[in-house]
This record gives sequence, C-alpha cells and structure tokens, in this order.
Amino acid sequence: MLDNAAIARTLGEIADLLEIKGENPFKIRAYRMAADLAADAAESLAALDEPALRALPGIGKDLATRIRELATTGRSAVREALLTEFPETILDLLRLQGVGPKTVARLHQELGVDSLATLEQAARDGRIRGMKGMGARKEQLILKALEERQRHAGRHLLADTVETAGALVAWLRGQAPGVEFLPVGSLRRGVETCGDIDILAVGASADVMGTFVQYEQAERTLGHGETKSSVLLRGGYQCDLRLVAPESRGAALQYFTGSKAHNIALRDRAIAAGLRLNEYGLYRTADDTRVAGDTEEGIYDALGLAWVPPELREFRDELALAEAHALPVLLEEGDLRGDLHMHTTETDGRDDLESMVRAARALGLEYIAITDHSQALAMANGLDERRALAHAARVRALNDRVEGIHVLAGIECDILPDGRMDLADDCLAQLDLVIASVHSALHQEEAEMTDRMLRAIAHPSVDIIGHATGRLLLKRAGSRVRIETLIDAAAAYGVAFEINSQVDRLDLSDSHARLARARGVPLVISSDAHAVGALALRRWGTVVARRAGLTRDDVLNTRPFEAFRAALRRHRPGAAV
Ligand code: DGT
Ligand code: CA
Ligand code: CA
Ligand code: ZN
Repeated sequence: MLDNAAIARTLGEIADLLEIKGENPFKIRAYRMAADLAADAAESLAALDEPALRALPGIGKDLATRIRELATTGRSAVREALLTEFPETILDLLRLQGVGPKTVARLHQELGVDSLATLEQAARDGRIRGMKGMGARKEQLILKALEERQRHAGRHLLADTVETAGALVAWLRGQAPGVEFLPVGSLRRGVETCGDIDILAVGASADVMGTFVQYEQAERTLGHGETKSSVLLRGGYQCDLRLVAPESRGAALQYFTGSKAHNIALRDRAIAAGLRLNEYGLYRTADDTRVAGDTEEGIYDALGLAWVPPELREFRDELALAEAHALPVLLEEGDLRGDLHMHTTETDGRDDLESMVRAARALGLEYIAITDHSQALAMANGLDERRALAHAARVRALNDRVEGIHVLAGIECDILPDGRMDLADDCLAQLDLVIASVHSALHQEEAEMTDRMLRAIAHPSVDIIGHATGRLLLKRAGSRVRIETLIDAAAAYGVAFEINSQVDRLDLSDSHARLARARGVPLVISSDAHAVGALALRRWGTVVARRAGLTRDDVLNTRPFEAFRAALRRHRPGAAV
C-alpha cells in the first residue's frame, strides 16, 4: 500500500507527463488537484474504498479508480502508458530547479530534448535562446540548474534517506523473511547527506534480486545482476542491493560501510601485517588462510584495533584511537535530558506552550527551554521586550503548575547585522536562557560576520549560539565566518554552541562540533522544534554529535537540571577574558 506522499508524487508526475504531452488542461488540473489533496489529507487514502474517495472534493469516478489502483498495487497504468511515449529520463528534467512541465514540454516538442544530457547539449549549442520567449537568460538559468544538480549530484538529506531506506528494508524483509537486510554506506555512518542507499542482503538466494527490482517505489531498473542490482527509486534515490554470503557478513559490512578513505587506511594496515582485506574477509597473504570476516569486530581485532563505531569511520583520528583502545564512548540520544530550543504559537510554532511542554514531558525530557523568536523576525511574529517578558511570565506560571518537567523561560534572540542583540540588555538579563542566532544579512563579508558574532558571544546574557553558520543543506551554503575564532571566543566566555537538529540544518556540522570539543567549548543538542512532532528531531543532532566524537560529558544537556543550569554562562560570572 502506498502512503499519501507517494500517491501525491505519482499523481503530480502524471499531471506533468500529461502536460508535456500537451493533453487537455482540465484533465491536467484534475490530477494536480488530486495530488494536492493526497499531500494534505489527514487520513490514509489507501484505506478508503472507491465511494469514500469519490466523496472527496474534485475526485470523480475516473480519478477514484486511478487512486485505488495506485494505492493498492503501487502501480498506475496511466503513468506507465504515458511513459511509453517518452523515455523515462524525461522525469529527470522535471526535477531541475526552475524548469516546469511547460518548459519541458516545449523543449521536448521543439528541440527533441528528452534527458539531462540532451538538455545540456541544447543549451551549450545556444539552441534554447533561439526559442520563442526563452532568450539567453533562460538558457543561462538552465545551465545553472544543471550545474547545481551536478554539484549536489542527486544527494539527499540523511533523515529522508533513512526513512526511504527503512521503508524499503521493511518491505524486503516481508518478501524474504529469512534474509538479513543491512543498510550500509554513508547512511550507516550518519553522513549529513547521502548519495545513494546501499543495502546488503545476507544469506539470500539470487531470487532476491528479482524481488528487489519489483519494489513498487522503484521507478527504473539501472542494473540487474546475480549479486548486485540497482534501481532508481521515486524521488530520485539510487539504491544498490548486494548479495552477501553469511561467512562474509562482517567483511562486507565493514567494506560497504566505508568510508573509502577509512577502508584504504585499514587495508594498508592489513598489508603491513602480511594480511589481505577485501569485502569477503581478511586473509593471511602467505598461505591464503582466512583470519576473520564473519564479524566486523573480528576484523578490527585481527588488525589490533578496537571496533570503530560507523560514525567515526572517516579517516580522521579513529585508527590511532582504536589502536590505543581510546575511542570515545559516544553520546546516545537517550543521554539527552533536556531540549533548549523550541518555538510555540506565540511566534512561528504550530503548537502552543502547554502542548509543547506536555509533549516534551511525555518524551521523558527532564527540562526544556521555550525560546521563541525576537522582534527582528517580523515574519515569525517575533517578540519585543514587553511580549518577551509577558511570555516568560506565562512560561514560569506553567512551570509552577506542571509536575515532572522544568520549563525555562528563554528566547532565541536575533543578532542584528551590526552585532547588537535584538532585545534590550535588561530584558535578556531577566530571562532564564538566551540563544543568540543570525537570521538576516547572511551574505556579509567574513570579517563583518565574524565581528558580528563575536559581539554576541561577548554579551553577558548570551548562553548559547544557535545554528552558527545558517546553512541549509543542499540549498544554501553557510555564511562566511571564521568559525575557529568564534569557537575560541566561546571557550573563553563559557558560551555554548548549539548543534541544531533540524534535518536540513545540522549546524554546527560534525567537523565544527569536533573542533569546538577540542577547544573546550560546551555543546548543546536541541531540536529547534516548531511543533510537538519535531521534538524527536534530537535524534539527528545526536548523529552529528557522534560523528564529532562527542561523549556525554561534552554535551551540557546530558546533565541533570541543576547541574545544567549551573553550567550556563549566565551562572558562571567571571568566565570572560
Ligand atoms: P555516498 O553514497 O556518496 O553518500 O557515500 P558512500 O560512502 O555510501 O559511498 P558509495 O556508495 O560509493 O560506496 C559505499 C562504500 O563502499 C564506501 O563507503 C566504501 C566502499 N567503497 C566503494 N568504493 C570503494 C573503493 O574503491 N575502495 C574501497 N576500499 N572501498 C570502496
Ligand atoms: Ca552510498
Ligand atoms: Ca553505492
Ligand atoms: Zn533560528
């Protein structure tokens, strides 16, 4: 059964294909409206029968039948028929930034463009500017979109990748119950974006490959072999499935988890010890006897190393630490007792104060800080001093009323372009916790941005720097700022840096968090939740922290409430340089 998001995506694709084909606009619109309806529907469309579907606005008999077919079989005869008229690669064009179905239709009809390659050729030959109403500017935009795509080369956010891979693995387990399916590659290492999905099938027969390419979310088969197959999933994910013999489980897990640099270093270490390491096992070079391979631990052990957690396998310092049996005991999500960054309906959150508090308590959090926006963020209905203090009074009243959780009255205060805080000093001093964040003028020169943030770090009421670089993964590079300078200043003032858990932020990045730890800066991991459901996002901040090599002691919000509070900058006067 397809979920609503998958149904919406397919209906939208059908609308696009109809448009490329030049079909009747009413039909196109009907599919688009149905796609929107599917995307927004609260109930699962797959659970509705035909009459129930027809009762929905804009869904006639024909569409109801199509949606039923899609929801129950995962396939759509309409979509498949349309795709016989075009090469499947035409769908890649629709995923380009700023290229809509109308443009694709014209490029196809007038220039015969049917893939990214033929599009690029047409643009390079200057044939697009010659089309009516297109011009050299449009041609330039298309080349830029192609370049952008090249740069991200079809990468995906970690959280999306984990979800997509999880659904596939669950389905595969249902199809082949005795087989062990293990996600490996960048996903297992928790890399912030993943290029593809790599899965091992341990102990399966070759039939599993035939099953795999039949997955209802598979859009195209890219390769179908005895031991390896690849498909392109809807949404643009490539997924590789590899067959692994049980005795090679450990070796394959190790090899395909990577990273490549970690593997190469490990292989060199094996060679130096007279051993040969590959995806099948670890062998003595002299006589080819097998030394290890059924478990990962066995391989690391035979090389004189402690088992390295996947998040650390990036060829940084992990092999030296593994050799000294001095790897950090990485923090786990369950170690987090508090969440210090969240919004409510008072500004741009979707759930009110009380709902956020109750949800946090239900998750077992011991303490939270309510940190709505400050006035500069007018779009988010940010708080001025008067509202900030009134909101704080309500938070404190609720804190007195609610058992089982401590609620701090905080704020996420903007750092203005010149480095001043967005709210008056005496207001900030009256709050329990202040996060200082940059939300505007992100394009400043490096020196200007660095000075701006240094001023915030020096402000006596600032406890935490929020999402320090402002990056949005796959969309916007972080601001230009000398992070090392900021880290050294934060260490001097006792200001903490946040690891923001929003799936497209993950800011600080793992390498910045690693540097912060090395320089003695305290870190916090927060959700930046704008709704109760987002409180669970701390999972992703925890992955970043693990990749940074952080232990429980490096993160302030693993401490019990009183110890946490005592560690905040505002309660440590005299920490300044
Ligand atoms: P991605 O897909 O770009 O997010 O990153 P990975 O790390 O998942 O890379 P991928 O999918 O190309 O390969 C999966 C793993 O297979 C990789 O992390 C290490 C291993 N691997 C791939 N190619 C090589 C290679 O040439 N040498 C070695 N030693 N390992 C390799
Ligand atoms: Ca991969
Ligand atoms: Ca791969
Ligand atoms: Zn923010």
